[in-house]
Amino acid sequence: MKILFVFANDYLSIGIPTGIATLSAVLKRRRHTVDVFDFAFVKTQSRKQQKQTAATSQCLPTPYSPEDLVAEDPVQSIEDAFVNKLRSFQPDLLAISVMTANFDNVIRLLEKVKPSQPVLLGGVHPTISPKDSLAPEVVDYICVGEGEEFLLELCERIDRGKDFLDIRNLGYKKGKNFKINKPRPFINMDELPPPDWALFDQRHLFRPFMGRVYSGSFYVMSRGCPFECTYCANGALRKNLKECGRYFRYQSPATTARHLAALKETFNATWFKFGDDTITIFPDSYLEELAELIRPLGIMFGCSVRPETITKHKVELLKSMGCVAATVGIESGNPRLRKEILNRKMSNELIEKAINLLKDADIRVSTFNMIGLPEETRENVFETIRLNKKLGVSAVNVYVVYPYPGTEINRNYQIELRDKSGKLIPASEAAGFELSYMSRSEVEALLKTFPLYVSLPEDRWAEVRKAEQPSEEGFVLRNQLQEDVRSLL
Ligand code: B12
Repeated sequence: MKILFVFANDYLSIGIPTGIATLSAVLKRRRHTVDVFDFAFVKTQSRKQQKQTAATSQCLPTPYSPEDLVAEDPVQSIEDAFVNKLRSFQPDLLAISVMTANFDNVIRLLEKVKPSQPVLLGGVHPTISPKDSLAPEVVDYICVGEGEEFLLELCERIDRGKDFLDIRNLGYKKGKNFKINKPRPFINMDELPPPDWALFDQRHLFRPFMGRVYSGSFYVMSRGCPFECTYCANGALRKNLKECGRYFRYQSPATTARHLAALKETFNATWFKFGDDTITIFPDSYLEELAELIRPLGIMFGCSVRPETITKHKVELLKSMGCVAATVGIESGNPRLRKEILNRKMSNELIEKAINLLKDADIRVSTFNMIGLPEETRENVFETIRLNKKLGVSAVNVYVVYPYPGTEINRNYQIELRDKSGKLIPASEAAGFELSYMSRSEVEALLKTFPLYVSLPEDRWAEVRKAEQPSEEGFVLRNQLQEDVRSLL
């Protein structure tokens, strides 16, 4: 049968989602016909109209940028592009992957276009918020949990004209109620084919690194995470999938090596971003075997690591198999907030030691940081800024904490994620939850200037302070300071 996946990510958000790519590979192996409607390359505004935002990235400029890749693309609305895709592909089923962040965009599109095909949602949001996902009239079915075996069974039953309402992982509407079927056990990841990158626009393979452009994308070899950070969706995923087996699961190094070799061969991919939550969580023996197997491929990769799982031996192994960049979760520079509010029990000294091990191996280090935490003050944000500064990291990623459904932060602070009109509050407005001791405008100002504080010497912080203002003057100042940061690179 013909399945149209929908991936509602942001315009020019580059990178192939492993979930859809894996599901597509599994469906094609059974001779189903698959296509994707992907928001990433639907140019809804000309370059001139695009909202100007002060750049805060600390990356070296590349010979060409994502904007250059789409320079010749026609400007069109998402609705028109979707209708055209429905007309040309004529799918039997719409299979839509949703995170909380893009759920409302998907629903809005479906409400406008009113497709005649059955609508099935899967991914993180339906798994952690099944009822919220089934509630809109335009949604017919959801998949709670892994999609591989579920989709194969669903498509086969539909093809044979059989009833499918009893299949595991399915959720559907039953009168005024919702029925969520029992989930199926987790799949054996070693039986998976390589992700189907051919399904996607090949501009998704644009991988800039240190001023050069490589070819590659995301790759994931594990699912789940054994830790319990209070802001992370993993806690809710683990709870809702507790009957499926051990939550943190992973494939063998041989499977990873086979897939990476195939992606290199077919797509000339030499730069991968491991999407695994923490690559250094694997035992030494696993990483040793992985290193043996992928070293001959001569690839480069970036990954995410958790400070307390980093050892000298693991760093050496990562380096030997091609690791050139690692992102470390600092989240907060204040140890009490980190421990009591985020449930990350590690000291600043440990973080420092871990980052130094990576830097000593010449691995480019960036960090994940959050602001707007419950009980956080402006001073606490500066502790995070100072810690990043002291560590001399190459780049910082900073987000305002968003109390995703099912997370401990959401439960502890009893947060309603939908406003009075029923609209899901977007992550860009997370400062509005006012969880911290700072005002919304202060959190928003710090979000915009955090990378500038980290990159510029303290004797220029008075200028950065001025650039915090939400006015046009603040915007111009931020851009000027950003230029100064670039000249320091
Ligand atoms: C790699 C990654 C990214 C990558 C790639 C995203 C992608 N879509 O692949 C990037 C960097 C782009 C990214 C961005 C963001 N991410 Co992210 N990301 C991840 C991460 C670490 C791994 C995802 C992955 O590849 N998993 C492996 C695949 C195989 O699993 P999967 O995608 O869940 O798919 C399976 C099932 O869900 C299901 N399924 C999925 N889609 C469908 C569709 C159908 C029809 C069916 C039947 C089944 C189905 O079947 C798949 C195979 O079994 C997860 C952590 C996690 N535990 O999931 C966070 C995670 C998904 N991200 C998260 C967040 C918050 C974000 C951002 C909002 C961060 C930010 N502040 O900008 C953005 C949003 C981007 C956007 N607008 O879409 C949260 C989502 C929370 C939530 N409630 O939605 C997670 C869970 C992290 C967390 N720990 O909380 N992310």
